Amino acid sequence: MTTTQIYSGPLSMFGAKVQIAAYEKGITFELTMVPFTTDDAYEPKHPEVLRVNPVKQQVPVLVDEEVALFDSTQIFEYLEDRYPQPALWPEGIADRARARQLEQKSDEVFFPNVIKLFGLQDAMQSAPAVAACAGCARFYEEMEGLLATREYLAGPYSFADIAFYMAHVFADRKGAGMTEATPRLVAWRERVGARPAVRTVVDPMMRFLASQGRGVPAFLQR
Ligand SMILES: N[C@@H](CCC(=O)N[C@@H](CS)C(=O)NCC(=O)O)C(=O)O
Repeated sequence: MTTTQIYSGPLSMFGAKVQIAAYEKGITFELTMVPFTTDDAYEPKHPEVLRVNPVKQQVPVLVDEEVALFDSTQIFEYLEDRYPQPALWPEGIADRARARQLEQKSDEVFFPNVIKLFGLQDAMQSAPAVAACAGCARFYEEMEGLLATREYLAGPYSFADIAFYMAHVFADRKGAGMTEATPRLVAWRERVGARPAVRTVVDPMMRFLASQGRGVPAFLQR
């Protein structure tokens, strides 16, 4: 039996999702950090990344014996099937569907605002940057509403929390962090951020940022 391989990057939000989930599940795995340049490119591409994800050439990639996958959300599904305990989707078809939708919204509705901000760091007062920050703020308010009746976004701690925690770390770095306007979400951030699996992944990522002279979110400066 070979050890599960995970390919990620030192500043990969999507790779961090997979690493956190693997630690939560208690999986033994080998982690390879693919080369990352100061220009924010993942070059040169790792041969396993090219083999498994030849068109998109992106991390994360997971190889587990005969299974080779890319895309963090697809990898979540595999991890839950392959290692059902501890469960990271809630029980019940409807709750699971809602949790999956939240996980997908984090990547596909919230995070695109952050990607826009990556290219607008010198123009944070521009209309597109203000709109992207407003998009993040609206999403924070929506999550605040969910937390009125539960501790985690989809009920029990789930992949949805992992995805949104990582997405919001990058939003904060790019100037669209949460504020006291969403106190339940701030408390959620503390709960999620205190989990050993999350610390194991986020702490070295923050150390990497600091070593490069890049900004570390204030709430993670410890
Ligand atoms: N939808 C993908 C996105 C993966 C992604 O954007 N990966 C980035 C790093 S965070 C990457 O490998 N970028 C390098 C490139 O596109 O060349 C997922 O969820 O895994």
